[in-house]
Amino acid sequence: MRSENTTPHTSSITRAEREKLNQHKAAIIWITGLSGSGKSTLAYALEQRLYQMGCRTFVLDGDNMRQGLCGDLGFSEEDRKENIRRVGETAKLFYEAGLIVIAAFISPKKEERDRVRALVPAGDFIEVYCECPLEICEQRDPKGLYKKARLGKIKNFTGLSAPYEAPVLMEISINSVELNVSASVENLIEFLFPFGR
Ligand code: ADX
Repeated sequence: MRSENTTPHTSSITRAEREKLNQHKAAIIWITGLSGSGKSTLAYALEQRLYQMGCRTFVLDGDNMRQGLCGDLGFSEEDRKENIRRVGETAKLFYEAGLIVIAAFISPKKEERDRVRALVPAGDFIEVYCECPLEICEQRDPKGLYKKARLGKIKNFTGLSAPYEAPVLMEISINSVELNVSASVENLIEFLFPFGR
């Protein structure tokens, strides 16, 4: 998708040069999972760990993006598709800037996740499934949204009245019931830097 009569410009600084300056590769770490599965907690804990390691990072989070850039969107299938399109393009910009982007979105459809994956070279999109059974997410209910949804006060609620397509072939799966936050972060760090930084 692009506007008519437009010509893209290219920076004289390449992503490879930015990566060299940062001393690490750029990547998009895409965390998908149900509401309440622990995506945001994992995203910010991972960012903190990467920051301590001297990496340049930025977190894009569903609830945050919906305060501004995506604030006009709701939770219909069409709006979620547009949400993921916008945040995918945003993630790509930060990625091109040389950062390790950590994106935490329910992103319930495989098709939309795959569309973001296709924006960057193979290997640079790392899909992380933040795995947690619906019943546990509902028990946790950190924002009280499951309760509201059960009372019929929220429509199209993921897992209850809207679908969630769990990833099958993702790069890494983190079970947020079995692993605490720091163990989850260490698993991700091992995946990202198998030979250390
Ligand atoms: S996505 O489906 O478009 O990827 P996104 O990650 O941006 O969703 O936003 C999800 C957050 O919006 C949830 O964590 C929750 O706080 C809030 N929310 C509000 N309404 C809904 C709903 N109907 N379904 C899921 N999450 C909702």
